Amino acid sequence: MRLNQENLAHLPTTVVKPAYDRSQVVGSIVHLGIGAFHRAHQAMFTDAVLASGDLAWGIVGAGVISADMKNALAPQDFLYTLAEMGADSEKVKVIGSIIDVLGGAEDAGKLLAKMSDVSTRIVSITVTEKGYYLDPATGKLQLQAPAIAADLAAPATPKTVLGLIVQALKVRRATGITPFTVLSCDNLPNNGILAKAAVLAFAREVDAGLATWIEANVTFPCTMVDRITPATTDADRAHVTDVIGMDDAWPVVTEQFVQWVIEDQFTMGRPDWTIGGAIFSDEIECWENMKLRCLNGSHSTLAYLGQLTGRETVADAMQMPLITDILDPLWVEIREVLHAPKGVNPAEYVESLKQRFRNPALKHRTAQIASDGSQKLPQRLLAPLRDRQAKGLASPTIATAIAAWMHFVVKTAYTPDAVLNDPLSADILAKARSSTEPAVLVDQLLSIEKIFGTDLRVHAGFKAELLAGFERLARHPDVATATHIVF
Ligand code: CS2
Repeated sequence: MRLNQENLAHLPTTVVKPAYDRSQVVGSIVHLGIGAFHRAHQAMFTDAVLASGDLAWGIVGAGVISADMKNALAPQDFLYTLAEMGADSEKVKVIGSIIDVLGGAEDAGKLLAKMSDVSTRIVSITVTEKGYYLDPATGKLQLQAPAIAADLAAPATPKTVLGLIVQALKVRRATGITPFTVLSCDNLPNNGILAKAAVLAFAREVDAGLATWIEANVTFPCTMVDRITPATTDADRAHVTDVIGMDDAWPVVTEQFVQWVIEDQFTMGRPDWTIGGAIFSDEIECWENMKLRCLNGSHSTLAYLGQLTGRETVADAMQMPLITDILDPLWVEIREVLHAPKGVNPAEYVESLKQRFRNPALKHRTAQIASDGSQKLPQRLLAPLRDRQAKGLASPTIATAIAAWMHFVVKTAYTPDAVLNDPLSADILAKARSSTEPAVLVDQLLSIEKIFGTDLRVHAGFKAELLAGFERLARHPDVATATHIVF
């Protein structure tokens, strides 16, 4: 039996399911990047709004790169299972807020038509850091990136998120339709401001007048999004089938914790996501920095150290004293330059992170988090580092975390058949192979401007900390670095 609208009646009573009339739900939110994270987060908050009786806010999802999600969810009327795993309890829901999914290049025309239509009031995005095509160090749009260049050459048939948004806004402007809100839900600091910068930079290349109109009329609220959601595995699929008594081609397994803080600036209204527990706030920057630095900064550190010590999951990595002995002082360094949101105690926040990372029910692979380091290091670790440097503070542990990334990329460079998942992999691997001498190697990697800018490589104090961290890790008996490096 397959999960679908008709079979909802056969679900066990322990499984929460949509009780609202899905045929009456209006598709007013278009979501670009319909992966596990969106389905564990925004789609669930929206499901709570629909369950409260406000049916004006359904989601039309789109896989920007592929049609995989459409193919998985269409046969099940776009329903899917959300399994929320605690250390010793599990809550299972079927989510009904996604009412259609468009997929990849084959539906690009349909997607553009939907985004241009007056029924669309919000376009939300989770396309990860690299989906914005911004230079990680400077925030400048990468006009030379092949996908961006292709969209600029044919702006009426866009394939990228930026191209789609700009073209849809162009049509709306031409036909007198109020522009939608662009709602970034990616892990970037000031994600709304960055999304706006990327959209405007792209629009300027297409039509300067359009760019000015977007600047004046479109809102890009910033948001802080948080829910640890590993990629779905076959074991997750089998587990969900057991629990719900029917097949679900693409369930989502996530943690029980969830947080969403949003700036309240919408052009055509918005759902009352507070019904699902979201918070509207004008302190987003503090929320985002706390989350990006304390959670994501330590997550990346755990991931690289886990990869170097053969720990496959975050929960396993949290069992290693070597790793927790680095995380504790890392959090101290981060917190010393943190502006926490009003009413939030950062020490308690960090304690709760430890519990979340230790959750044994979540098989969050360190390899997954270790991907795209070039896009993640700047906001997660280099930002608190620079804040400390501005105050004249040393940062030996942040430096060790960056050294862990360096060892990880060097090790990948020397492991036969290993692939470095990173948009800057060619650059990084070339530097990683450029020397076998620690000081030269560290210098070479630090010279990648797109990640480290130009300030860090001339900071003598930081370079000494980085080299010390690099050597310390290589000498530790539990850490397996590339054997080619000569100490
Ligand atoms: C992780 C995040 O993969 C990663 O880089 O650090 O996806 C993390 O799980 C989420 O931001 C948690 O909200």
